[in-house]
Amino acid sequence: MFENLSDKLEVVLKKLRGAGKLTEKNIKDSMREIRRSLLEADVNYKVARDFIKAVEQKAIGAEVLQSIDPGQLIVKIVHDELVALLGGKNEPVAPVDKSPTVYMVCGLQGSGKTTLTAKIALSVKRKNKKALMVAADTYRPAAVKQLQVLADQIAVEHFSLEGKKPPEICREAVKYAEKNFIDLVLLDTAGRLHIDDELMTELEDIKAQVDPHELLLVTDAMTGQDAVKVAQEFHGRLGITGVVLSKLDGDARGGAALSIRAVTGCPIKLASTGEKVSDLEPFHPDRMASRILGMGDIVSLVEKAEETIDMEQTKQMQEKLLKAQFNFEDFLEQMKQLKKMGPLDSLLGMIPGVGKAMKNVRVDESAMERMVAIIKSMTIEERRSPTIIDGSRKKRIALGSGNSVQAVNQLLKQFNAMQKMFHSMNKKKFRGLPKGMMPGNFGNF
Ligand SMILES: Nc1nc2c(ncn2[C@@H]2O[C@H](COP(=O)(O)OP(=O)(O)O)[C@@H](O)[C@H]2O)c(=O)[nH]1
Ligand SMILES: [Mg+2]
Repeated sequence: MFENLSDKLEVVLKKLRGAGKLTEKNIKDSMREIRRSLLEADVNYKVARDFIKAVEQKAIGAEVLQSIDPGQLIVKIVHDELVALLGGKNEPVAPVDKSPTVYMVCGLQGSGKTTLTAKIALSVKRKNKKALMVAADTYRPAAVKQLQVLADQIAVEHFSLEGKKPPEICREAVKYAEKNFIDLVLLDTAGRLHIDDELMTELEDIKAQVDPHELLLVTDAMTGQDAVKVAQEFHGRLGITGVVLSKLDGDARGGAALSIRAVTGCPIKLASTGEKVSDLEPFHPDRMASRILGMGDIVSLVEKAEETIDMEQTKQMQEKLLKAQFNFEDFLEQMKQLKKMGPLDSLLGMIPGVGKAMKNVRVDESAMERMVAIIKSMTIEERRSPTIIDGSRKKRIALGSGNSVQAVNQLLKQFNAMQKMFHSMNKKKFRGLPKGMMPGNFGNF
C-alpha cells in the first residue's frame, strides 16, 4: 500500500530539496506533480485539489521566511497536511466499560467484517475482558459457521439463534450479555455485494433495537474510490461512528484511505492489516503519513513489539547481548518471539529507511525456518558454546537438520560476526537498545 505514491512523492520532494531555494515557480511545479501523484493513487479529485491548495499556501508563506532548508520544510508541510487529511489524531473506539458495551460492525460482503469482529474480540480478550461474537449474518449459513470457527480459534464465546431475524438475534445477544457478565458484544451483521435498501433497513432496525456504543463501517481499501462511495452511503443512512480500513496490507494505491475521512467526515479508527486475527492496529494519522512519506513507522513497531514480546525476557536478552553472552539457545527464543509478531516483511516496512530498501525483497521465511532447524539439531552444549562445533559435529548437524554443511557454516559465521559486533559495542560502553526493540541484526538471513 502507498508504495507508488511514496516513490513519487519522494522524487518530487528530493527535486525540491536539490533546488536549494524555494521560488513560486518551483513550488507550483512541485504541487502539480504532487497533485498528479495523488490522482494516480486514486485519491478523490476534490480531496487532492484541496490538499494541494493547503500545501501551496503554506509553502508560499514559508518562502517569505527564507527558511534555510526549504526542501525539508516542504516535506514537513506535506506531512502535516497528510496528517490533517487523515484526521489529525487517533480517535479511539468507544471504551469497553459498560455492562455490556456494544459494537455493531457493518459493511459490504467480503469487506472483512467477520474477520474484524474476531480481531477486536481477541484484543479485548488480551485485556482480560469478555467478548461475545454475535452472528447476525443469517443469509449465508456459511457465515455463521465462519464466525463460530473464528471464535473457537481465539477461544471467545459466540452467539447465534437459528430461524430468527438479525434484529431479534442482536437484541437477544445483548440480553444474554447482560446476564453473563460480557464486557463487549460484537454484532457481525450481514453484507451484500452492493448497497440495497433492504439491507439498510435491516441495519437501521438493528441500530434502533440495540443502540450500539460504536457503529463501525468496514471498508475494503483495495476497492479504491468505491470504498469512499460505500462509506458515504452507509454514513448517510446509519450515521456510523467510525471507519475501519481493511486490507491495508494489500497493494492497492491507497487513494481510498486518503480520501475517506475528508469525504465522509467520519474518523478512521482502526486499520486491519492482514488475514490473521492479530492483524489489527489503531489508526494513527501521523504514523500513516510518515509511512506514506517513507519515514517509516517506528512507533507502531515498538508498540507491536511491546504487545507481543515478553519484556522481561527481552531485557535479559539485551543484557546478554551486551555482555556478548548470547548463544544459540537465546537465538531460538528470539526467533520464537519474532514469529509471534507476524510476517517479517510487514515488520521491516515499519522501520524508517528499511521500508524502501526492502521494497522488492521478500523476507525469506524459509531461510529462517532452515536456521531454526539447524539450531534444533545442535545439542544443548553446542548451542551454549558454539565454538566446540568442529568438522564432524557440523556434518552431524547438517545431516540431522537436512541441510548442507555449507549452510551450517554460514550460520556459524554469521553468528560469530554478530557476537563480535556486540562485543565491540559493549566495549564502546553502548548502553540500552531502544525500548522494546529486537536486539540484533542477523546478517542477511
Ligand atoms: N489481506 C487481508 N485480508 C483480509 C483482511 N480482512 C479480511 N480479509 C479477508 O477477506 C475475506 C473476507 O473477510 P470476511 O471477514 O469474511 O468478510 P465479511 O464478508 O465482511 O464478513 C476473507 O478471506 C478474509 O480472510 C485484511 O485486513 N487483510
Ligand atoms: Mg461475514
